[in-house]
Parts: sequence; structure tokens; C-alpha cells
Amino acid sequence: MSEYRPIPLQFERQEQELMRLRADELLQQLGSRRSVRSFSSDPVAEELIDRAIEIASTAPSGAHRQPWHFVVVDDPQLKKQIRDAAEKEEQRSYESRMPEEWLDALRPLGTDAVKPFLIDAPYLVILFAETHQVAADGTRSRNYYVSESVGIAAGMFIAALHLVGLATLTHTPSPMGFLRAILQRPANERPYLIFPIGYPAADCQVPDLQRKALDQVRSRNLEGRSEES
Ligand code: IYR
Repeated sequence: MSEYRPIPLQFERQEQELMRLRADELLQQLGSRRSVRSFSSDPVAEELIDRAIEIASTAPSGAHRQPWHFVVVDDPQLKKQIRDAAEKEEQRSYESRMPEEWLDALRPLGTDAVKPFLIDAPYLVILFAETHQVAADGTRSRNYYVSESVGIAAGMFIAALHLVGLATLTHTPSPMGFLRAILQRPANERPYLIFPIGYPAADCQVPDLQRKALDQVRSRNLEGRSEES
């Protein structure tokens, strides 16, 4: 495999004050993001979805393999097939596969096996993780840190959609094998997440949840160290 040619990094230091302002502004903007489960069917410009995919695809990845693939679905028939298959799995999960502890944890969110957003949202983006690569001549090569890489790309996708002004949800029907079958994806692609994307319904409500404060998610040096390690 050939090596990448080193080139000078394009990086400009910013004024401290501007950096602080930007950080505060970003926290405020991204802090207002909520998972949306109730969508308007108002149309969305597909180029916005494409830009968000390009932004997600700037994510760092193991050995720069970029082991992700985004399928944009707006065909009503495909959306219906996906909804039907997802609800079938979800019904089994909610009825018998999820242990009581899991159901208890979900209860405050009020979710159930009915998933109208899979039809109402104008777009579904299905993110697949590429477990390995297959070259044109059929040779297979490994990918590295696949779930980390795809998880980072998913996070950047969510942030991009929100900053662009669109709503989404990380939907994870389980198991998700039906997505590969319905969308006829190759065997090296594993379904990772479904993102319904659109504008929130006019009457959309979200749970009044609070996020952990900085002190709860960050410690400095050995602060709060554990005896167990
Ligand atoms: N996948 C199911 C259940 C579900 C699980 C978790 I963990 C959530 O945070 C939310 C839902 C569903 O989509 O309903």
C-alpha cells in the first residue's frame, strides 16, 4: 500500500475571546438538540441531507478506512417495508425479549413498539458499518476500530443535522438484519443505526429530561479516583 504524501497542516489559531464565544454558542446550539419521535411530513431539501453525510464522512477512522455507508431512503414503499419489519421486531422485543430491568429503564421515555416516524419523516437515513472491504478484484481487507469510527461519524451526522436545522432520532430496532435484506446491501455491511430526518411535527412533545452537569461527567487528574483499579 502506498504512503500518503505529507502536506502542511491548514490550521489557524483564533483569538481567545472568539474561541470562548464560539464554545458558548456551540454549547447553546447543540444543547437545544432533542431526539424527535414525532415528525412533520413537510419536504426537506435532499442536498441538506447530502451535506450532513459529507460532514459525517469527515470523521476520523481506523487506518482511514472510513468504514461507513449511508443509504438515503425516501421511497414510500421502502419506508413502509422498513416500518413493518421494525415494528415486528420491536413488538417481540417489548413483549418478550427485553428484560424487566430494561423496560423499567425505558418507561420514563414512554417509547413503545409503534414507530409511525418511520413513515412520517420525509427521509430515513440508514447508516451501515463496513466490517471489511472488498476490492474490485474480490480481495478482502480488514477494517479497524469499526464501531468507534462509525459511532464518531454518527455523532458528527447528528450534530450537523441539528446545526443545519433538521430533527432526527437515533433509532435502533433490534435485531436490525432486515435492513440489509430490504435495502439489498452487500454482505460486508452491518446495519448500525436508522435516522428518521425531517422537521418536528407542529405538536411534537419531548420528555422534560435534564442533562448531567459538567461536574458529573468530568473529573480533573485523580479527582474522584476509585479504590477498585
Ligand atoms: N429500540 C427500541 C427500544 C429503545 C431502547 C433504548 I436503550 C432507548 O433509549 C429507546 C428505545 C425502540 O426504539 O423503541
